[in-house]
Amino acid sequence: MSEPSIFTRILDGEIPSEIIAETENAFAIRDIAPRAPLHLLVIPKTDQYRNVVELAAGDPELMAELVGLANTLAAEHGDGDFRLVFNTGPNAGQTIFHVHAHVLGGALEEKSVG
Ligand code: DGP
Repeated sequence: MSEPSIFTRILDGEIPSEIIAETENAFAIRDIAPRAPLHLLVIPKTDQYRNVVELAAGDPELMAELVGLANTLAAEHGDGDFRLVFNTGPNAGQTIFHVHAHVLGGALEEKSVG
């Protein structure tokens, strides 16, 4: 058995972090180091998917649930517009290998990617 991820430990209440929303299979917290006026993390409760590629292949409905929760929260906490980022792999900045979506909103400095 591998160690529980930081996000599992937050969900279990072992690491303090306010859970700002919860659905049947997912939950959301504020990023500890926000890089946008609105910076939330939307996370599946299961830790069985390491990244978005595994999640999309293994459980597309759960992937859709994450997108829906991101959309709801962007409207509740911001103006409804948002950027959804899944860092995938260490060279892309992924540090926690329990898939999670960064929900970025507000006055973003870069208007587009690429
Ligand atoms: P990533 O680099 O894509 O794996 O994103 C991990 C994010 O998780 C990073 O932006 C910082 C955030 N983070 C790490 N530890 C904690 C924590 O204990 N609490 C909260 N709220 N966020 C955390």
